[in-house]
Amino acid sequence: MVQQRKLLTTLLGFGILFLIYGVGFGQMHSTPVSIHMESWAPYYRPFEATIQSGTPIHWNNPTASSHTVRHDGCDKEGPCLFDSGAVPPNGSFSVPGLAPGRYPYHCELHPIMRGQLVIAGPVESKTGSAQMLN
Ligand SMILES: [Cu+2]
Repeated sequence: MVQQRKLLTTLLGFGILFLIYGVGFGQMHSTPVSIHMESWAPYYRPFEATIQSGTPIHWNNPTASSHTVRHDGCDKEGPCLFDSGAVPPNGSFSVPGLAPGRYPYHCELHPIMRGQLVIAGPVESKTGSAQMLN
């Protein structure tokens, strides 16, 4: 009985830790972020990635087809901030970091493939000075 309660308390503890860190890290990344290309919806996973300003972003292509990562600005009035060209199967493409803002992008070869980067500004502490992230 005491052991069962101990186990339950431990599981509950891990659950709370998961909620705090799992949800927190899921929404905001400060270490390099990987986005996976897929042959099915949502095609770019995560479809919408929220990333800290200045964080490098990598796209991996584990599919059997070539894909591109092209900022929508390249096809509209611009600016064109990134355009991978064809990324072959098992290839990858990286962007060193972007200023805060929203960056919708797509695959030039398969217009159905669409993704979006949401770049957040630097994290401010309560005293107003910049906070170190890793
Ligand atoms: Cu594609």
